[in-house]
Amino acid sequence: MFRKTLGKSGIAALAAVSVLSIAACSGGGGGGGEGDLISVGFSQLGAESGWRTANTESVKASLTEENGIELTFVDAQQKQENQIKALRDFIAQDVDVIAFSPVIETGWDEVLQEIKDAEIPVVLVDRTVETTVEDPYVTWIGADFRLEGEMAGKWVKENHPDAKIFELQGTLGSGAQVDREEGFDAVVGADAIIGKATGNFTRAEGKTAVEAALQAYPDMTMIFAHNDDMGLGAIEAIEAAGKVPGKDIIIVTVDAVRDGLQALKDGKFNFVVECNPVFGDQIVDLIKKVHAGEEVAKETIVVDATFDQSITQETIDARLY
Ligand code: GYE
Repeated sequence: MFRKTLGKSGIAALAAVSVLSIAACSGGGGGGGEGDLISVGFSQLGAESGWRTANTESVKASLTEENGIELTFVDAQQKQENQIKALRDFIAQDVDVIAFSPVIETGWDEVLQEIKDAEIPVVLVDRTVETTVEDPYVTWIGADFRLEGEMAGKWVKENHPDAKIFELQGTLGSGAQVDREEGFDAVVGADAIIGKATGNFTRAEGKTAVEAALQAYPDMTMIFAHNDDMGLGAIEAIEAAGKVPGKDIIIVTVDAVRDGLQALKDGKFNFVVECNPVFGDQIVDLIKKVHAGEEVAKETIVVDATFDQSITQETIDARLY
């Protein structure tokens, strides 16, 4: 059974490796005529959040003909069956490389085997898979979600050790949900968490989940939202209930998109862990190497920072996403 297996020290080492490889590989595309284009099928999982929109923009800005790529981009609208269909279409098209960001971790065995049988290399982007297929992808690039959860948990433990936390989960079964939750819960301890529900990484569903949670858990003092969008939905629900976000209910989120950081600066969020979606150039670099049969690292970790309310307006305005 193939599983995500990185230990913490492995992650730290790989992060260092990936930083080096970014610096070393920025030359990119250009060379060659039309005939040299690498055809790439990219299955994006959806457009559910500010993070996803920024990630899609970065992918489209980087996977261009000038950079040597002929891109077929398909948005699955957060539905696994749409992604599986897109992947099968890419096999039928006989693309050179398949890149995809799996909406959840499981359920890919059959289609990954079909891709393997067709001998098309896979570059896994952002989220992870769990599959029985051996060597299901050549390389994966994304963030260390578990570490993000741990960083959020650490801040909570240091600053609000008695918090009664409602955890607003991302899409259930997605790598981002599973690992952020594992990391966070391990640091704050199960007793600190009074309830959990999913908001599917969207603002609307985050708002609905928090409306229900305010009723169900009247003693809640904190929300840990697995992304900014759900945290922004939480702000709406909290204000509608006559409470003050950031004061009556502390809010901790992940992503650090501009709207999230603005909420932090405005005092409505209290702590934000970054998850950087802008890594299209690194994806191009990996695709080229994979296509050329060059050796690549099995994993490339996109490194994240954290922000608290001391953030300046200049930092927010300079933000790319
Ligand atoms: O945090 C969230 C998005 O997989 C890292 O998906 C990504 C997550 C991101 O919907 O906003």
